[in-house]
Amino acid sequence: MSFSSIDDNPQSAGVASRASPREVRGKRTRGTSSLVFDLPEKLPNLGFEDGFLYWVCDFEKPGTLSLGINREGGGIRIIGHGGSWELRYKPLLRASGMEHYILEAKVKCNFVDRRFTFSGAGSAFASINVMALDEDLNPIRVRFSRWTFGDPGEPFLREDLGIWSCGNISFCGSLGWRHLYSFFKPPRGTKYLSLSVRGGGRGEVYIKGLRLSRHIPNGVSLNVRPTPFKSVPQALLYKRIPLGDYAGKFLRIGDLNGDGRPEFVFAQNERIGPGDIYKHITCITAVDLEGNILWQRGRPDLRNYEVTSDLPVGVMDLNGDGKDEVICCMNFEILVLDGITGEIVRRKPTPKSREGGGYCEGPETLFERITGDCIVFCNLRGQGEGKDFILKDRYNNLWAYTADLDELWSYSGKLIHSPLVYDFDGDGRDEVFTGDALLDDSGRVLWTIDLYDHCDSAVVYEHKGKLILALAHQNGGFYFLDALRGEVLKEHHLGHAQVLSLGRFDPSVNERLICAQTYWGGLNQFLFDLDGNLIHASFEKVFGWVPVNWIGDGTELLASPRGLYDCYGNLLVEFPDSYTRSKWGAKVFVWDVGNDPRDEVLVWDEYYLTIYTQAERAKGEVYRPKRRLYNQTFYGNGNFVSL
Ligand SMILES: [Ca+2]
Ligand SMILES: [Ca+2]
Ligand SMILES: [Ca+2]
Ligand SMILES: [Ca+2]
Repeated sequence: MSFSSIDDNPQSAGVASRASPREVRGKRTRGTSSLVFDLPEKLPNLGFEDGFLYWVCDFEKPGTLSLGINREGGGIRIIGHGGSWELRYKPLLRASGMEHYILEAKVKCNFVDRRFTFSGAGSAFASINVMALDEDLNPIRVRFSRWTFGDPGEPFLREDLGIWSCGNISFCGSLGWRHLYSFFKPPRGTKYLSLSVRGGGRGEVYIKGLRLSRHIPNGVSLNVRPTPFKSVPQALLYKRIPLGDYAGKFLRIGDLNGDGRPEFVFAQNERIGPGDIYKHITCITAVDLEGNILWQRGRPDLRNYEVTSDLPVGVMDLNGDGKDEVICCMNFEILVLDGITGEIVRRKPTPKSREGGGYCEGPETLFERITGDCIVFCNLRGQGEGKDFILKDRYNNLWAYTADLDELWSYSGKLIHSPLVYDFDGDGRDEVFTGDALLDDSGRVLWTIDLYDHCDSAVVYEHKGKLILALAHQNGGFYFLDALRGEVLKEHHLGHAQVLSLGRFDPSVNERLICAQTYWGGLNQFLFDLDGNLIHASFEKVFGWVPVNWIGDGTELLASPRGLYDCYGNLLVEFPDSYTRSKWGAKVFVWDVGNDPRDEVLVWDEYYLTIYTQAERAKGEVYRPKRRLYNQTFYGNGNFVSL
């Protein structure tokens, strides 16, 4: 079918109106054709039924790619020998930001290696991509003039979230035939959608039945719904502590002096190498509830407030005397500090740097020893919670230690930001989910999994006699796994999956739900039931994400710096005087600071730490979620989860 034959016969199904092809004719941006269609179902040969008709291929290096027809199974086969490639679908689809789409395909792949880098160099993967184009055929960026929503579950706020990318379906590793889908709403300003299939690395990929439709998945409700909550306590400002030049976006909380009240440990940092993987702690400061500095190590400097990842600091009672110690990495040493004085109790050099898989930003070997990323307390030896801990670099390696700083074992893989620790097999010792593997308490690999990009957040829960592990993979999607076997049960490709929070968020539903959010390339908020079904979607906004035991009856709200939301985006509690003038955006944690056992909400920036509590006392027995809040970090990762 040529362009002219389409234009000559405008009544044929799926054909664009006459005016628009003329509008876009000649604008061959990105090599797209000037073919424009109105109905997604009628895009010719989108599903490769007629081989490569309407598709055009680009590749990085000649001789590294072979494209063929899959005569037996239908569709196409792509064999890669290294280097990246792209198959572009020539026609465009006329679209608008008011519509909802499902993109689906049947895929099979078998990649020889499992490399992944953010730059794409050497990465082994395939990705079915949807691009939203404006009227000039330029890709639409996701921009906000002002950030007015909740905490996005990244440690930073950006008003430019990059090119919209919420419709992509990306995969890697080895998969048998699988039906994959994405569900999306194009961003405002969308005039056309363009489609492509991209990939790289050594291996083969089969694709057939690629299909786009204007559709909402069965059982999914949309946008803001009326709140299911009847009465919710309003908030009082409990305390506002002015912070000094020591303030840091990185905070950990614990009872340093054993008086039953929490103290705060702020860490500042500075970058000492390229990218986002080399940063070290420059100052660490312990502050009490009145804002008094208990102790300080290093040089305070408010310019070192901002941080774009976790820092290696943990607060835990390591010796069982009722007072918490602080573990941190400074100047390439692991330090255990006395909680009251900040004096060094124990010290040891940090682990020697090693390449691991060289994932994400590449090998983290610029310095001889690691600066350290996140510290997660766990119980590996059956000696109690927090008697062991995991220390990691940013993306490639982690080490297990005892509280005495004896190394137990280590692991190299493609890491989650904050490892998920939980006793998966019920033997009284924690397993460690590393982002791409489940490790036994001894460090033995129980299973591995290869999903696109890296894991940002994970939660584990029991449901119908099964242990389920839910994952949010950056640019990969949301996955639900059989936690003991590592097999994917359900997957949803919904954009840059960032956050998963588990709680009883809807009092009218008799089970917990999972609130999920995306970040780069589009802010969207989703709800899943515990079977892993998508049940609600809210596009172009996220609300709070930190579960708060605010009411005390077992239901929970989601915290943001502005107030508390229900899972459908209704602001139910607005914080009094919530004004923050932070240059970098305020952060939110929860902690039972005082009053009854319900959570208080902590919001802090470079100027103040503000604590909000309930205006009304709890009646009757107060619900207490089982959470390891001592592991509360930027990325949540199961540490916010009721188990
Ligand atoms: Ca205390
Ligand atoms: Ca202690
Ligand atoms: Ca175990
Ligand atoms: Ca409380």
